[in-house]
Amino acid sequence: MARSRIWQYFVLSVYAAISIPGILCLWPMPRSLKAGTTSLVLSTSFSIDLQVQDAPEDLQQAITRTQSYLRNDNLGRLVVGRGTSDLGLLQGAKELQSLRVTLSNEAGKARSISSEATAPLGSRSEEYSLVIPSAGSTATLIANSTLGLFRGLTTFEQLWYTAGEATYTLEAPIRIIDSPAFPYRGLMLDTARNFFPVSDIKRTLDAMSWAKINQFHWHVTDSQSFPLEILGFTEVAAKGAYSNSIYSPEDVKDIVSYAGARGIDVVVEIDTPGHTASIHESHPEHIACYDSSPWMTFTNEPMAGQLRFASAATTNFTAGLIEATARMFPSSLFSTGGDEVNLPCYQLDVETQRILNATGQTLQQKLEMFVQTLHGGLKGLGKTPIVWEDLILTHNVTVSNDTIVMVWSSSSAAEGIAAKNLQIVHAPSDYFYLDCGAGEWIGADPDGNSWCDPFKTWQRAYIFDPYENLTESHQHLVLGGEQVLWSEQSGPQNLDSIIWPRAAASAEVFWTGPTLPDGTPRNVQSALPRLYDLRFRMVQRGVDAIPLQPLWCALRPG
Ligand code: CP6
Repeated sequence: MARSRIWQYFVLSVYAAISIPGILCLWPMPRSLKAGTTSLVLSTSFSIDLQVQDAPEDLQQAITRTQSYLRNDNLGRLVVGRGTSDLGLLQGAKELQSLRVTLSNEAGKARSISSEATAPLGSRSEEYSLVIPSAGSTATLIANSTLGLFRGLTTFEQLWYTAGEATYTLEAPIRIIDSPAFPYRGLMLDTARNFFPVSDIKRTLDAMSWAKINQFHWHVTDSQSFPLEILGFTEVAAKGAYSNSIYSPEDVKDIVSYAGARGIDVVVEIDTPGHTASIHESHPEHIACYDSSPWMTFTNEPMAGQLRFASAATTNFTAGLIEATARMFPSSLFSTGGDEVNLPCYQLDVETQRILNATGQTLQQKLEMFVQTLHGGLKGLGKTPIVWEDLILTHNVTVSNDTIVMVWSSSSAAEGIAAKNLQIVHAPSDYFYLDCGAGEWIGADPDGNSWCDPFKTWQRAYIFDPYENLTESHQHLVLGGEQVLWSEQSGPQNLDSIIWPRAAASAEVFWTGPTLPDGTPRNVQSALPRLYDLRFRMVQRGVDAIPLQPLWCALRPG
């Protein structure tokens, strides 16, 4: 008894300590932050002074958006207690007149945010420094890239609250030097089980950028539908998509440029050789296992439907499809899928058996040749292939050593990938699956258990350790991670609420690294008010992110 009282007291006092006015609600937390206690008001004539020669259009537009968020977020500070306001604290406060935005290494024409965001992972710079004086009238944002400047603008927007007519901060002077711990901070969306109009994807991209998420993993096709129109292969979507639910090449351009302007690289996935029943609609000659039993007993998914990868004609067709798709996207990354391939079903495929007999090769060798052909095509286009873990861990396929592997079955599977010295993107179902816990999931077994119960809270995602299960010598293989939405039970109706603000949890994990910038472990108590603030900003900006607690708690006294 006594012990639990002491524990309660401890928890309460920690809670009180974090709720005093004076915490900056930044998300993700910058890597280095110094803040003061001086009130500062944004002048009504506040301007952003872009001192970049021939500034690219997407940077100019980002600045316009920042101005708009500063004017329209209209976010009251919640840590001041119910019914009170900070107006009293703002009397006599100095005014900030401008934010000077400059490149530290200006040499020639600055590159667009978009071109920097889609450059190869290792060659990007997202670093910036932001200084807001308590007395001077000018703040400065400096970076050596326009992508860095964009990240800095995103941070700047999060510093300000509204009381009456005033836009203000209480924490000047502020000094931030910031850069991400990991280059890959993603979100995956499946647009094949259910379709999402371009406007939903754009709104999602906006919200991603506010949390500095920089990779949109677009799982565009699957067994249920093939909603991507690909030049030279238009029949595949024409027959394989849900009616009128197709992303045209213009839609793709629109999405790619919208993402790029927000510092986001679009990584498309054409899942192969499994999860391809939708290709059967246009190309029955390339699909095996279509009429065989589904490989998972409890799913209501379509028949397995897998590419007949042992066939040279099917391999050529798939390589062509993938190359044509890859040309639609500027990213240096491309995922060829590779999850959940059911090999035993090919025993029932007469054509596959004929080919194996004729060539004297095993199914395993054929799978390897198939993957290597697809990846060879991607390399010819200067792209790095991504695959799901199954190809490596279940089927033992040999891939080139620059291949990136997405770990999904469990966080513990990362170890096996690291043992093969391959690079890792964490997408573990036990932390990052946003669709889990839906109860009567399509994949529920006859007892009603969903495979990935329970629901993965933001707290669950937030405690993920990027280096869990990895020896120190393997840590360099971690590129980052992503939260994942399989859309069996998602559509435009619940997109915002099933993703936000939960998917911002991993954004901080992979921006800050294994610990918070001050070296302390991440903890959900101190994260809560910061994440809640981001959620309020999302709502103000038109994204229906869900509450993290009763408003009453957020209005706790300071
Ligand atoms: N679809 C595809 C899915 C899943 C995967 N790939 C999946 C598997 C298990 C769970 C959730 C989703 N629906 N194409 C696995 C990568 Cl629990």
